[in-house]
Parts: sequence; structure tokens; C-alpha cells
Amino acid sequence: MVERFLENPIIKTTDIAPSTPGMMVECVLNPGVFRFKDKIWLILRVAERPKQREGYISFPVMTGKGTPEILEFRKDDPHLDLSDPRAVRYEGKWYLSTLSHLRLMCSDDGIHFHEPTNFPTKIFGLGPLETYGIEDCRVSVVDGVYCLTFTQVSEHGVGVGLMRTRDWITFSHDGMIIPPHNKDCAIFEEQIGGKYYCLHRPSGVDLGGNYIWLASSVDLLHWGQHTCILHTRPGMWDCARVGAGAAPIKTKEGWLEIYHGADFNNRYCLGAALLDLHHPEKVLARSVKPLLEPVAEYEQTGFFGNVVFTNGHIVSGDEITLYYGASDEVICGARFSIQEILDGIM
Ligand code: MAN
Repeated sequence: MVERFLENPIIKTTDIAPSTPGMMVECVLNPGVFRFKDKIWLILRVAERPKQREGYISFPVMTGKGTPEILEFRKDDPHLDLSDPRAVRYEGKWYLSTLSHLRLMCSDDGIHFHEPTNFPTKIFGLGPLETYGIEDCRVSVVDGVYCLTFTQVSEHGVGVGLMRTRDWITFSHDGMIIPPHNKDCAIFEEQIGGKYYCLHRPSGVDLGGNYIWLASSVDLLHWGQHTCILHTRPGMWDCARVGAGAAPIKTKEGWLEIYHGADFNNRYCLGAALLDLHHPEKVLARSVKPLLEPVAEYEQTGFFGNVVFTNGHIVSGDEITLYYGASDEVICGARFSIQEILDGIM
């Protein structure tokens, strides 16, 4: 049912120049995807840290002034916890082991990507809510405007930021639209009953769980009427956490959402959910088995193995071209038929 690109992985860390001298690109992952000027564009997440010294762990954090500062700890320091490669915990305080920014690339064929000229290609975290970086950007086109929702990370927590642009040259910075702990926010590309809608994912709670929620808004900035619509499922591939991918795809059967689910071993797969066209809080169907599982070598081995994660796709007729991060280290592509997905879940 899934056809992976033969060229996978299509973007690797060695294809990407570090943002500043002295940095190493550790991961390129989780791209948002959009069409613009007759090309296919990715807004990828580039995760960097300095070249590592033997016996030490070092990583950058952004200062409020927008310049990176390097923190370094001895690996044998008893106050240090490095049990998750994505995080650093020192004396009870959490940091990320890499600092992420967003990077633009474009392509004529959707397979071979290059950095465009005449566009600002790097978007860095700014201000106190983005000192640990910005991640996993979704791009929805709403009323002809590209709406970028992305994860803002800082010592204050993880929340959803919004930027908007028409031309990818000037951006409005609309700040945090959903406060911590929250991520995986995808805005629907059409209004339903005169309102905008989004999917989002609160997390890190003791009561409840990592579930997908729906919210509505009249201006894309202020979100309310929050409704929990999709839970994790005990014993299944999405038992520990679920989160939306990119903007839901409108089909005659309903809104088709490709989402990620993880189990308690942090194995990330992708599945589909179908939401009612007029009442998107109603989940009509959902994948029993994943649509995409980490089975290829590049999906099982890397910075954080056994992960396939998506937040971007292009739709053309019945075909979804899905872009995804594999093992949190490289970018891949795969094609699906919408009809086959619908037939498989209904
Ligand atoms: C998080 C996400 C992604 C990442 C996965 C797997 O849930 O925010 O950034 O790809 O974990 O590590």
C-alpha cells in the first residue's frame, strides 16, 4: 500500500551546511511541505550541536538576544542524565541535546532538493520562548496565506508558535498560540461552519494522556472550544502517544488525517484517522494497523531509531506524497493512494 521513494533517504545530514562555523548538523528531520512558485518546498528541521569533545557533552541554547551559547558538562558528572539521546538532564533541569532551527529547500521533482536563492532560508528561534529552538513545522494554506505552526521549546515548556507569510520573504511573528505542554498543531485549510479549526496535542500530564484535541478560532490567533477527539489505544501501536501530522486532507468521506502513534518503547509509526466533514470532532474511522512502520534500515537506525514521523505532504488527485523524518536523522518520502487508505480504514 505504501511506496517508499527508491531514492530514500532524500536528505541526509551531510547534505546540509551548518548554520554557523563550529556547529555540526546531527539531524535533518520532520519537514513541513508546501507548493509555491510551481515548485515543492520543504521547511525542514535542522538540529545542531558543536563537535563533541571526548568525555564531554555540549549543546547550544539560544540567548534572548538570538545568539547561541554553548553549555558543556563532563559525561562522568553524577548529576548528569543522558538516558534519552534527545535530551540532557542536569541537576533535575531539562535541556535538549541539539538546537533546532528551520531551513527552506525547494525542488522541481519533489525528490531532489536544493537551497533556494533570493529567499531567507534559515529561521531561528527568537526570544524567551524559543531558547531551546523551534521544531516540526506544519504549513497550512488558509485564505491564500501560508500559516506555519511549529513547536517552540524553552525552559518554560513546549508550546505551539504561529508565523504567517504570503511570499516567504516577510513573516508575521504571531507568538505562542497554544501554551505548554502542547505540540503537533495542524490547521485545517478551510473553514467549517464559519470557523477555523486545528488539531493539537497537549502532553506530559498525569491524568489524561498524549491525546489529539480539536480547537476552533475566528482569527487563527485565539483558540477555544477545545475537544479531545482521539485517544491512545492500549496494547496497540499507538498506545503511548498520538499526534497530528500535517493539515487534514479533504475527501468526500471526511477529513483524512495522517497521524503518528508511538508505543512505550518509543517506536513511532504512522496511521490514518477520518473525521466528519461538518463535525470534525467525530472520528469516523481509524487505522487498526499502521500505514507506515519503521522497517527500512534508515528508519530503524540513526540518532533516535525506530521512528517514522510526518508533518508534511503534497496531495495530487488520489495521491499523497508524504515526507517524513526517519530515525530522527534523515528525510524520506513515500506515496499513498487516498482511496486505498480510505478503503483500509472504513
Ligand atoms: C517527538 C516529536 C518529534 C520526534 C519524535 C521522535 O514526539 O516532537 O520531534 O521526531 O518525538 O523522537
